[in-house]
Amino acid sequence: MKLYTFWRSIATFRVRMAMNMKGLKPEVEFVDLLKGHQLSSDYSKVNPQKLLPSLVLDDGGPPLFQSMAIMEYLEETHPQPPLLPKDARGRARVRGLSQICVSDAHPLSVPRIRNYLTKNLKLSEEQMLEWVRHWQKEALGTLETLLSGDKSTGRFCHGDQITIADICLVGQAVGSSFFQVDVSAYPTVARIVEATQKNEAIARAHPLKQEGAPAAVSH
Ligand SMILES: N[C@@H](CCC(=O)N[C@@H](CS)C(=O)NCC(=O)O)C(=O)O
Repeated sequence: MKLYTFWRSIATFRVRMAMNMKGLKPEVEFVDLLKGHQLSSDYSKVNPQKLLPSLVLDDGGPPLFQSMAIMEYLEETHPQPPLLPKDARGRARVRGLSQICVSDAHPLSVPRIRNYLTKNLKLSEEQMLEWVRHWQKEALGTLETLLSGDKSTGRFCHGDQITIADICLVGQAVGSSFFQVDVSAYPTVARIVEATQKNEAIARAHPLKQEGAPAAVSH
């Protein structure tokens, strides 16, 4: 398998965590998002949406796209350790928590949106950051309410096993921290993120541990 990746990509971080959990070691190819290499004609042939991640399978067919779809594919083809609960209600909860991060919060902070706000709509850097932080805090607040108010929450988002919801929550928290959003203001979220990051496979996938990453990120 070949994963198109970049240290800063939170969506790719999610896939990296899932692959590490399942003991999969893909070949990697770097696409520098900060230099706009996702927009190159070469990469748009791999992923017409011009986004990371993309995962090329060993069967040589068209690459997989969208981190949730890729994680679900990995879960179906490499079921151990399971990253989804066995029961339908549990799976719906895990997917719901995941989608708050993946579908609602994260898309509002990605380079193409930030660039559109500053370049096309002429927002200042500060206004753009205010936008990103607002939506990250909205998501974190909702996640805090859902996690703290449900007895299905355990050591992790759903019981005591790491699921795709924890992967998405860690991505959400790390992404928010890149914009100086204080995740400790959401105590259940912060507790679960800390517990999940104690897992070696999760910790190894951290953006700042990837090739080309800086020591810290200001936004
Ligand atoms: N919903 C997509 C999001 C993909 C996405 O937005 N990826 C970002 C990096 S995390 C990207 O490639 N952005 C490039 C850009 O916005 O130009 C997924 O979960 O895979």
